[in-house]
Amino acid sequence: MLDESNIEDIFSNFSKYNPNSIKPYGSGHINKTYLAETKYNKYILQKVNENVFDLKSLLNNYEVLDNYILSQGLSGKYYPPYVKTSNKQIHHIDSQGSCWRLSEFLDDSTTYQISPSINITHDAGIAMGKFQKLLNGIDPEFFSPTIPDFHNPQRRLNDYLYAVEKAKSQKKEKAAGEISFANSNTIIAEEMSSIVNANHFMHRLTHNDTKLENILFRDNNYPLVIDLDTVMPGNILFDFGDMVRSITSIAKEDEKNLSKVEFNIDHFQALARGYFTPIKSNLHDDEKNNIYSGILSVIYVQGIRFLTDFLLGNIYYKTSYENHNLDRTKTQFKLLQGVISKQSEIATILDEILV
Ligand code: GN1
Ligand code: MG
Repeated sequence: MLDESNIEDIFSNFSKYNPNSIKPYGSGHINKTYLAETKYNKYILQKVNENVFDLKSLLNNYEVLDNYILSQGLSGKYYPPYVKTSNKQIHHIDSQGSCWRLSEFLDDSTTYQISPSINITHDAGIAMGKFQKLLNGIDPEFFSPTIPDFHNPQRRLNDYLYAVEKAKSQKKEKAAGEISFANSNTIIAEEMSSIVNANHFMHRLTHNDTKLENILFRDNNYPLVIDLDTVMPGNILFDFGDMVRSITSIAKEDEKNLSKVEFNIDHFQALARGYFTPIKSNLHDDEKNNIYSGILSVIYVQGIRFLTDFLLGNIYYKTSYENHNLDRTKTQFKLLQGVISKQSEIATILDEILV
């Protein structure tokens, strides 16, 4: 169901053709996404969730990145091109202050919730690794955080502890097992916070939302990266960690049958090879030495973010049923245990790839 009565007016800011249809599309958890079709073309229309992102930073970051891409003649090589407004802006702000953008829909493109093969996993790694290589050449000074402390593990832990304090007892009873697991593993977030504080990580621009679904695979062409809302200064360990989180479990993020959620070491190897090959010559020792802690932290933090949202009544992530965020929490914690059980194999693979 569309809940935007003026959506055709919105569309007209980007295109002179009337849309034949505009329908909800995709499975992102934060923004609203629509597929719009005119007589000639298909487009992705997105409404940015202004409760989540700092709009001023977001508008700035998109323009700076896109101007860089255009100035280098790289339009369409890393992400689908944006269709600009008549004022030549990527975003249109409507009369309610809401923020919209339009990009070309590529007919031969597919996204995956689960990696269908080792080859796709490897290609996903390469796509994100190449995107990171691009970002390595851009000065992060011109970008600002669209979500402050987005990947800060201590902040996420504090949010979770607050949610446990505030939650209704009925919610806490339902999540008793997950709360107990989260409470006995706070060390993961605490250690990662100390690592971040104690090291001099390279000051980089990173994607910050590198899940598999944010890669667009195409039939006979190289894959593209999408969802650039969190391209901002960050830490590469969280980007790689989020790829591991979303790819190596070979199960949906909300899979109810937990026996399907297993850390898969072959996919891990393919992913690590794909991701690090384009960028390994540019990695700092502080980055190379903390990859494993980064993986644990991203998966643990994603688990407690879902749990926090369950405890507070599903106010952040889109959900389809009451326990949706609790089911998502369970997959994260199951995957985390799988990763921990393969620590030494992970280390061997990373050593081989990073020499
Ligand atoms: C959200 O927007 P989407 O669906 O790509 C979230 C990520 C989480 C992810 C979990 C801004 O990403 O941080 O890792 O869900 N984005 C934001 O699937 O919170
Ligand atoms: Mg996103």
